[in-house]
Amino acid sequence: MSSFENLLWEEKDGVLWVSIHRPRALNALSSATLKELEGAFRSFAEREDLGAAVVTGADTGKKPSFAAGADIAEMAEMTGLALRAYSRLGQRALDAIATCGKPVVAAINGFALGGGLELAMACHIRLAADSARLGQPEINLGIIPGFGGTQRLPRLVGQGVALELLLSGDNIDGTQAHRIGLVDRVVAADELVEKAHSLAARLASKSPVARRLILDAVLRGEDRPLADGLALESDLFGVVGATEDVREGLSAFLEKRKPTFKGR
Ligand code: CO8
Repeated sequence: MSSFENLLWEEKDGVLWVSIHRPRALNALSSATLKELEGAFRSFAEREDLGAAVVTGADTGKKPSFAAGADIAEMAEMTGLALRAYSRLGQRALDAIATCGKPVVAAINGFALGGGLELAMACHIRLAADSARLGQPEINLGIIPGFGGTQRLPRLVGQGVALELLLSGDNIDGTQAHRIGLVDRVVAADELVEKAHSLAARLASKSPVARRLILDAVLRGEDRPLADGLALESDLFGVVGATEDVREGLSAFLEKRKPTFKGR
């Protein structure tokens, strides 16, 4: 996979690393980058040998940046309907990450602003460097978030905290982001790659079927009433119960050996 202009694709230990690579614009998400992201995660979803992914920002040669937002220069050339299409493209690309059926870890190494924070929020687990800068500064540009920020941020941190970030446009650091539940772990900047990789590699080694169904239950259950979510969980339990892996997992425990899961 080397056909991307705006992404780096690296595979190691069953983990895919996707790095946003637009050094001149602090890894801002141009529409070409979003199309590549969508394609990358559709390919990742089909690769049985890759069990988890990490999304991060490539070295910019300047300040560290996960992604400094949507591409402001590109947006400035657009009119109403083109901006709507840009917003839909971003949502589609981020949805390809959220629904890829395998865990995706965001390794937030620097600026995660606007569309960059929205990208991080579409990932399933977020690790941030303590020095990272996170925020939704759209209001300072006279616009609103368009890649899911008005929807995912309140779901993650609650309405009041989300509204303060959205309406002030203020940035916070990784430690503050951890305190409000916007990131799941905060680490020293020089440990981020190692911590993100070891977490992703551990998740990649687990049962592919159970992994997919847990993601499915949590993501599809999130917006349902509890009773519907519980019914969904039981239905998915029925699905996992019909697989070869359930026999392997239970037998391996009883035989005191490590299970070998086949993903079927
Ligand atoms: N888009 C395009 N270029 C950018 C962006 C961006 N988001 N961010 C930085 N750059 C460019 C700068 O223009 C600059 O280019 P050049 O060297 O050619 O002048 C280069 O990257 C370096 O940036 P700075 O010189 O500004 O670097 P600083 O270290 O001084 O500042 C900041 C770093 C604080 C990150 C600053 O660059 C900044 O504020 N960037 C913009 C952050 C922002 O507002 N992001 C939100 C964008 S809007 C958005 O994401 C909406 C998403 C939904 C859109 C829906 C579609 C309609």
